[in-house]
Amino acid sequence: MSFWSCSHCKAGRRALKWLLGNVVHRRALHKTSPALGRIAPVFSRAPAYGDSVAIMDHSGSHTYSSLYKSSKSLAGLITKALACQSGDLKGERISFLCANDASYTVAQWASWMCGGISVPLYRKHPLNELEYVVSDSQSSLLVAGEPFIDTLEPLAQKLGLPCLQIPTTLDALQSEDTQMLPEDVSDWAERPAMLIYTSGTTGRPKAALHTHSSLQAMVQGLVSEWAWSRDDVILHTLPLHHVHGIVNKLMCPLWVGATCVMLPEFSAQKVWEQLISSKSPMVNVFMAVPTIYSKLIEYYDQHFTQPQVQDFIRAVCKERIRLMVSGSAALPQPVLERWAEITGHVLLERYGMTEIGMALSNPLKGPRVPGAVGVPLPGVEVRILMANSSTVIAEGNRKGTQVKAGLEGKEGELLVRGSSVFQKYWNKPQETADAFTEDGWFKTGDTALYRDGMYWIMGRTSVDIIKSGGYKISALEVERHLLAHPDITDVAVIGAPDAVWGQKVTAVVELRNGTSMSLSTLKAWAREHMASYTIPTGLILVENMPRNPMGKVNKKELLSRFFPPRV
Ligand code: MLC
Ligand code: AMP
Repeated sequence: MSFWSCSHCKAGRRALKWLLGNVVHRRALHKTSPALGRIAPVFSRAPAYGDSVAIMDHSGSHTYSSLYKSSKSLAGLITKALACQSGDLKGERISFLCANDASYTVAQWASWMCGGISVPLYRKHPLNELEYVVSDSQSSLLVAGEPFIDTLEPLAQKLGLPCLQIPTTLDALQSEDTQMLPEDVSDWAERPAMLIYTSGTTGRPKAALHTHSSLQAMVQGLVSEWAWSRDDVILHTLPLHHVHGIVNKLMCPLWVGATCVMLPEFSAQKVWEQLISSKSPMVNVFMAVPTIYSKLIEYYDQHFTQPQVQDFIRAVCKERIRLMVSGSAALPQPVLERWAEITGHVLLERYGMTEIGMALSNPLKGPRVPGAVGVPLPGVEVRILMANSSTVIAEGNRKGTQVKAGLEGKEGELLVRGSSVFQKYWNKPQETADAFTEDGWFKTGDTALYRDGMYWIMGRTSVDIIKSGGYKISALEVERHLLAHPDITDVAVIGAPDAVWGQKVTAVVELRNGTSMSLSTLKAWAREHMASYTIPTGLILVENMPRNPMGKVNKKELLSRFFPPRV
């Protein structure tokens, strides 16, 4: 039966909805795209920046030209390992696990240079999660940074995939034969570029597919809005499997020829050292999640108690740093205020998401309103839609926002459209269709309102999405893992409010008769099975899981029972 002949049935209607959604979405793309110019991956700009320092890491400085050459060599090795004569992998997936250093960029650029899709893995994921990502993305080859070869090689063997190692000294790569690249590519725009795994309210994590064109839209929007320049030096401390770390903090500086100073991981002490160091290059841009600012404040309060030291820090931050950004979770006002006292900087808060890149931002110049996330970035259109209705409360773009009469300040779901929106969830047509409205708007699942000329994020529409330390965590995914514990008979995971972490992953647990459990034994068990940042940090034991007559757990009730709002 053809698609058209079955369009009266449920599956047909869904397919039609998806098709229409995509057609409208694509039309909207063309209508709303900013002038992106020619679409080309970030590596294509590197030769022009030559001997400027692109990345500084634990091993020293890496120029643009050396990163370019090493990446090109690795691209050659990848195509050889896959016996790809043309040098163009045409969208095959390359999964890679690298430290937060220059090897990450080499792996990313190499996978693009040979026409592949980059799939960044994360070192804090246990083996079963790594295997899930490699298998779900149907990766053809694995690339391991030197510290991770012992992790990836056995996995590659198990899955029957080739595995390449990036040598510790990146220059060693440059002696390899370099492969012809698909340089005549004129269609980068439509080419798939990157899969980023993200949690949802159903099923296992799904991969958002970004094209070179959606990545370029994200980068160019931020470069223009936040006035990135070749003279900038950013300090990088975030994980590299999410857009905040990948796009905002790594691709933006490399796009303009700036320098990225990379720490292997977040350490409050090391960040403070870098922010106030007088060694060249001196950091002038910093971006982080709110939890990191809280941890930096905590460190400051413990270690920098002398007034002269405090004056010095404030003077250095004021004088040298031009931009400090917070995002990935709501920035608590006390954090914003304390940070302003310490450094003299009012943090620029912006809003984004894996599927859409960055959408809303407070201004670089002009007043930054605490609690608000500003207005749409270039090329982004937003809408606030009333729940369970087709009423559009507000709709806007860079130029302005129209609000329906009488509805200013009313909450609704935030929808986003524009050239930075992802193409689809990998191999998940139904989830993709469900994520868009029929007229092509991406449904963020965030509740927002428009008031006083700006947008405000009021929280998630689903209690099953938890944000802790800037990570999005699916409560259902945590429950799935915990139910595998031999002593747990029932569990409900909730996000308890937490001043430092945003939310605290809290497990409400019913145990098998005669067994007991402490938080530390649960954590120790979970470490083998779960990514560290998803492991519960709160445990509440109950005799019987409270369920309604339909057998469902009401998580909102659980939250207010165990964590009543302070009055
Ligand atoms: C964790 N811990 C808690 C806790 N949460 N303890 C009490 N209460 C809580 N709520 C404990 C852990 O169990 C652990 O204990 C210890 O704190 C350290 O936890 P960790 O996870 O190892 O933390 P750390 O390594 O210090 O990292 C913190 C962090 C990290 C903030 C640096 O979470 C981080 O890098 N976050 C950024 C995530 C990110 O990049 N998001 C962007 C997504 S993109 P123990 O006992 O085990 O030591 C996106 C779009 C956008 O969102 O808009 O940008
Ligand atoms: P992720 O799916 O991991 O990319 O996380 C995206 C989610 O982070 C968004 O849907 C929001 O819920 C949240 N988020 C990002 N920035 C902000 C912000 N400034 N304020 C509140 N929530 C934010």
